[in-house]
Amino acid sequence: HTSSPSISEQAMAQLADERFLSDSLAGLKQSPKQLPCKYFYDQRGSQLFDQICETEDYYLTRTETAIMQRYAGEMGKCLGEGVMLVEFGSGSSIKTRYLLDHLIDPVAYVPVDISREHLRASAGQISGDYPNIKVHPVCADFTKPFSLPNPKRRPSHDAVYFPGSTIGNFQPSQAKQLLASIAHMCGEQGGLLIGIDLRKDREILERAYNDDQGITAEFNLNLLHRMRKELGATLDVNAFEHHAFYNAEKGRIEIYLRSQIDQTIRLDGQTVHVEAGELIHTEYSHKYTIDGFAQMAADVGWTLRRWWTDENDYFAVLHLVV
Ligand code: AVI
Repeated sequence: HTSSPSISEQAMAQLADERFLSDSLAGLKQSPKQLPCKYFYDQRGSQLFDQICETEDYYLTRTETAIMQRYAGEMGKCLGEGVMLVEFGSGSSIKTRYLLDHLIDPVAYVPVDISREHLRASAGQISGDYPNIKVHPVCADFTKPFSLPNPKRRPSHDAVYFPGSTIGNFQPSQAKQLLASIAHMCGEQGGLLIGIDLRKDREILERAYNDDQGITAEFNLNLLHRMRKELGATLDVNAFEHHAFYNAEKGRIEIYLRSQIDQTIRLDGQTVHVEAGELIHTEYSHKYTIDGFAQMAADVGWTLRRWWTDENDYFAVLHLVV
């Protein structure tokens, strides 16, 4: 049985702040400028993301949810008996419920998320609603090594559930690395159930990242609000606008913050100049084909066993094994 290291929550929060600061400074000094999308998800950002998921324009969530609702029984059987299910980027764990309803004698459910408050709240709700499943939340950045809990009852194997097409927010080389580390983490009998957004018409894709209520714009701009509030940055947030388009050649949505004026950002005693019209890159959202994704996963040891899609082939959930 492992216990967590005795580092206070306050010290953890301070470390997280320092990383946010150093990553932001480093990103703004690059050319072109960039800010990492993982910092979207403070409490406000997580709430905005949940709102995006409910918009008509953002088809991803309801499409994936419908796939889960329809096929969770088959997925539960594929994952097998006595599994420890580890969810990457669990957020509000809404889709997970369909899966939890169909797991066969699971040993534990381990939601992993970077947003501490959000994780605590949703893990609490899950354990209330599923008294027979042991819930062990882990607050971690899943792109960095972290240790899994050691439940008293030994799982027959570990499986990672990675829904939401979050893998799409990584560059293919990083995505591959992440898939490799998941394979390593799960070990021999390991399984992976992963949601990916499929390539489709530009119009549908671009609408999903430019919703007409402007929530995606607010979500993107929240990164700058966070820099002001948490890092004491000086900048004119209102002069920035959301900019998102589909790069068909690369098969990805590209998201930027565009400054409409010349301005100087002050951060930690340093200054960064932003020209009028200049873009700060904040996120990529890669769209895959099932074959393309299976190939990338196969390169790092995964075999595609089964997949499920919706009737429009907008989204897919893939089951892979080591
Ligand atoms: C979390 N991730 C899968 C979302 C996406 O679609 O790439 C993040 C997002 N960015 C803008 N809207 C949603």
